[in-house]
Amino acid sequence: MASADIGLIGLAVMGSNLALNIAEKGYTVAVHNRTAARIDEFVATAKEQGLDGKVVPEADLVQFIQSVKRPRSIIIMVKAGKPVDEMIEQLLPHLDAGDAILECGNSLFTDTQRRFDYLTPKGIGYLGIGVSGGEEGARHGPSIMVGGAEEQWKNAQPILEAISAKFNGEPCCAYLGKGGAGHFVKTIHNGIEYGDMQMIAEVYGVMRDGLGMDPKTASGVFKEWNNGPLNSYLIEITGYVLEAIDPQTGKPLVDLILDKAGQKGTGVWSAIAAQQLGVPATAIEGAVAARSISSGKDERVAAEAVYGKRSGSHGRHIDIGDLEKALLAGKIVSYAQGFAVMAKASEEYGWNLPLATIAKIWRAGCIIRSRFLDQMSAAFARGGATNLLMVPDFVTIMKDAHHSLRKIVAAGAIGEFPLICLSASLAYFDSYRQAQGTANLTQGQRDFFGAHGFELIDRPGEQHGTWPSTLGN
Ligand code: NBP
Repeated sequence: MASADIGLIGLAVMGSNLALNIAEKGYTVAVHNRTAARIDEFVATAKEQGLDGKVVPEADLVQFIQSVKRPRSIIIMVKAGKPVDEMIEQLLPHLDAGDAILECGNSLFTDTQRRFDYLTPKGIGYLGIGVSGGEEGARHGPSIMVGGAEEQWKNAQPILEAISAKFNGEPCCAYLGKGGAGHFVKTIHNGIEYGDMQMIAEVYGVMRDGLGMDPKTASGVFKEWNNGPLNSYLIEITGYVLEAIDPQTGKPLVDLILDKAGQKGTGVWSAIAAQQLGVPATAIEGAVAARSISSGKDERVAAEAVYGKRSGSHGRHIDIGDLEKALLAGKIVSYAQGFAVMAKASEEYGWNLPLATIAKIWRAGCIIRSRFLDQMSAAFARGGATNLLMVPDFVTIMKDAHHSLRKIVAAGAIGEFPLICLSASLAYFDSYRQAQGTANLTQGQRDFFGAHGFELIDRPGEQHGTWPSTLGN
């Protein structure tokens, strides 16, 4: 007898928390996992939380499918990549027309598009859904970015909205477009997250190495900033990370953490997508590059031995107010780039991505949630511009804050603090707002060696220069 409102496969960290969230919202959820022991563990956890009455555990895949009410909505929360394809093939013979697979992992959007194109003609709705907020979000309310089959989205909508985070009572969950749209937006979200984290780390570097602040003092600054325009989850947790003490040594924990950052790939996908679409996303690229440089610890140690330590005395004159504004300006540029990438992808793939809605569903639940996204959503909703740097509210902020970004990047260059992301943001801003660039020379060079041609400002049509055929030695 089908009794479950929804099914969920994959009871690792994300899947089990999502299933508990669904059960808590009053829906009956059938659960399945490849390794049956995880199902028992999950049932025990559900029992502890008084939610086992809403759980239908099924170790047998066919019985699991049959336990879900039709038209079925079945969430897959397994490791991204091949396991998703394998799971789809196992489900397919047992699904009926109109049923839906909701794949909620961090999948590459082109994989999602391929799966959507494969399943749609078979009458199976395929939804590629980006879920952000980590373990805590999955349990208590993530931000949910939905793409794929619109009809089947409507079947699952009440459950997905119920489990999502809320901002002023509004669900942080929305249908964003066909095929891979949801996973594309999640990828860009993660790219922006990389940018935010890197810029915060750069500012921390200025505090530590330029201003000579200890972690506790730096923590206090971030906590104070969290009451202003930078108010956000990432600023808030930075305050906590910086004040944590290692119980074994009594030293600040941050000073003991090895400075090598990991990455799982979505930042790289984001940078690649931007490059492929021909949209500059230098802040995201800078953040990805910074993580890669961080991972080469041995090489960095060897290079410091060759070039010497950075000279210590610079940076003490840096104004903390400038540092705050520089971070805000860098962040605006990074978001402007991320949204510009989405605007271009929307055009290219025919998704009609709703930029204001995307900013809205990122206001709570996800890692980049912030006060600033509420302002951004309102600004996009008023319409007019797709690049945030041209949206009036943000023009006003940037006209003021770019001076601080400039001072900090200059101080970084002189003081030898690497500011990969902040300086990339400033260079993008200066390039973007410059009516007369330098590509005239690039075009001349391209015509010289490759006869690529150029346009002239005072006459129509493609032109070529008369170049010397041989160069003197
Ligand atoms: P993992 O990514 O660690 O995957 C583990 C799950 O995949 C287990 O249920 C495992 O079953 C199942 N699985 C594997 Br591995 N291969 C399988 C196969 N061939 N067939 C069926 N099941 C298979 O879990 P996670 O950390 O919960 O993440 C789930 C998804 O959510 C991923 O795509 C991840 O990138 C994404 N995500 C994670 C986070 C986070 O904070 N962790 C945040 C946002 C999104 P088993 O028990 O039998 O091995």
